[in-house]
Amino acid sequence: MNLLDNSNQVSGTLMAGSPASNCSNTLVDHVILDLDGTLIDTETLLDEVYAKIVWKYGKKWEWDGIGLIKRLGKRPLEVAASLVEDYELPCTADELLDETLSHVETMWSRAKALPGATRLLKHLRAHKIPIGLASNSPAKNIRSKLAYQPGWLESFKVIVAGDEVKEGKPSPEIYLEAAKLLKARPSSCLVIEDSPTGVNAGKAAGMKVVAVPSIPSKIARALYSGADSVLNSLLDFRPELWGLPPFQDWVGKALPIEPWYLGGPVIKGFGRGSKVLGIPTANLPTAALGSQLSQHVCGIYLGWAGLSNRGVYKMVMSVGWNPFFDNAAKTVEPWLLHDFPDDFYGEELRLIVVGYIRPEANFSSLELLIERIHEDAEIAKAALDLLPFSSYQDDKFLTTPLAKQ
Ligand code: ADP
Ligand code: RBF
Ligand code: MG
Repeated sequence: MNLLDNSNQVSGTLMAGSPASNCSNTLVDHVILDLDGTLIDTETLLDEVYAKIVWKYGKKWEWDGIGLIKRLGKRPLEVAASLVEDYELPCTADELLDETLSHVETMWSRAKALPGATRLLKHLRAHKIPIGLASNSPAKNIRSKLAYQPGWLESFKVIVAGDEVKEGKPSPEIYLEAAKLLKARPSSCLVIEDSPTGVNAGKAAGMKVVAVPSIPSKIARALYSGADSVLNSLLDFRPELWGLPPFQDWVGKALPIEPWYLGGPVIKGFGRGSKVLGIPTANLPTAALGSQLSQHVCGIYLGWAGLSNRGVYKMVMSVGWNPFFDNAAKTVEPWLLHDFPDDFYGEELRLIVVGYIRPEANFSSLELLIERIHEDAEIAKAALDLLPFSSYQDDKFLTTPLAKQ
């Protein structure tokens, strides 16, 4: 098993895959994690609440990345203050915060663990790597959020909350306090963070910092320039680059994931799969996938595809923005690993996505992109013969006609 092949080092211009230097000073023996946006997706819930509140004041919520960049990593009162100012709300920051809290307190049970979060915690715990949690959230909120994630609370040796320090991130105080409680030197701690503010706090504390940005935009990558490494998601985290024990859950060259079931009629895509790449990809209508699309991280996946009157086939799939072509929308595009005599637009396609191969990447030439997609197909073909991937090919979901479901 070659973990390096699954790395984020696929000539990606969007991500710097490995630590800036791989010498001994990158070795760590403690990990300190941020919570919101790094381990759990609370931002989606908060967006819903803010939209409701600003609407009540007659304003329209902007679902854009710019607002998110401003909010990420701030303490709740600071976020409230900037929203009052930006949306010119007729209330004080304290009032807005109270209103927000009254809504969100009942919502934490709906916050989902981000892909790779539970796996990371289990892995570090199994290898007795001490884990700290450093979150700008107040202690009470942290407890509420963790209560809904089985096994998480016990994973943390120490927890430092935003209301337990004088200054929140980007001040290094919260990370320094966590290191002190862990009895660790800052230089032996690795911080994992999703916000630029948190990245800066970790660096100011003298720690190694891996960023897993929650902002998808390419422009935003510049905000993470202080990090030692920028990953697409926790699925790409390679502990051995930091002196920690490697994950051993890759099967072949793919990572088993919680299976993801999706389906819909095959629609017209960008019209370049077959023509430009010689690789046909069956596009699915993204509107019908709803939150499934935003929940799953961009990347290349493998799984099984069913066409009701034809059969079940191996497939390899791209989820994302196709950085090489700079698409304006996130798409789901499976390539069925079978030769069909004709196309099948309009037919109901069912997919069970069972494993992850790599993040999306940019390439310096079309030939390199095509070469890499063929390599992905070979990885998928081989891995889908292995357990647990092989076990899903008999799943009735793949072949059950719509009306009978
Ligand atoms: P589009 O941009 O419209 O998706 P493509 O050039 O990517 O066009 O071709 C995809 C279409 O080709 C699919 O919608 C399907 O009807 C057909 N097709 C034929 N063979 C395959 C295959 N092996 N995998 C996926 N789609 C295929
Ligand atoms: N597009 C990219 O820009 N970067 C990628 O890394 C990438 N990987 C892909 C891997 C697979 C297995 C498939 C099927 C497609 C991939 N694509 C990628 C998407 C490709 O650009 C897209 O299918 C075509 O542009 C047709 O829409
Ligand atoms: Mg296509």
